[in-house]
Amino acid sequence: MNIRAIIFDLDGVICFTDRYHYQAWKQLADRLGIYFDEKINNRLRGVSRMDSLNIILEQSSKEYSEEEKSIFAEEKNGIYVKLLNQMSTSDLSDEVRETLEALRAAGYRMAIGSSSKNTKLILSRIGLAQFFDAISDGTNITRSKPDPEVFLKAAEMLHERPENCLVVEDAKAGIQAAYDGGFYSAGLGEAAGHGHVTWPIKEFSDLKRLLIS
Ligand code: B16
Ligand code: MG
Repeated sequence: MNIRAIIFDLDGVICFTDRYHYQAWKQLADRLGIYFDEKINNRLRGVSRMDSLNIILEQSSKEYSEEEKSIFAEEKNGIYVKLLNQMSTSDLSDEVRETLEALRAAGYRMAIGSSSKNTKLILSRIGLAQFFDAISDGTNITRSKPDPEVFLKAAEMLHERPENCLVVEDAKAGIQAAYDGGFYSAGLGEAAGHGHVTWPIKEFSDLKRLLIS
């Protein structure tokens, strides 16, 4: 095994924007009179904005046109971006910052592999705008996780092969994407329970134990 680079998922791994996604989707669902709870929200991890909306609309008896759906997705994103704009460097935990710094000092190259089109905004809010060697996100992919595209693009940007990269994920869809792309993976939370995860981990800082000898 020769891991030279690490590709991090963003939401649920580097920072906890999942609660802002929940608040924004909940506001939209309430306005439309559609049932939505934390359990449904869990199914949205790593899933693109439009695919997330389609999951939420499964609870509705109404059929919506593609035009209506893009208006709803825009509305949710407007609420979400307002919440993101309240984030600051204090939303980056000491654990994540120290672990990233230790991995960098150990010589690993690092990238982001996120489905979010708001990746750059989030990274700049939490003070990591300049930290990563590459950013592959919702703005450069055509297929969302569990498709491996976002990680394959990140590896390409780093000039590394998948078998030399570790993907760190919190979503089962992300572990599936890593597996299908030929990457090693470390899974946090529900991702730790995926049948194809290489290393289930409990905390982000476990990466030091795994990768630094
Ligand atoms: P946006 P990740 C994902 O981020 C989120 O987990 C998912 O809930 C969200 O729908 C998706 O990004 C798209 O986000 O609406 O900002 O483009 O986990 O892949 O970093
Ligand atoms: Mg995630």
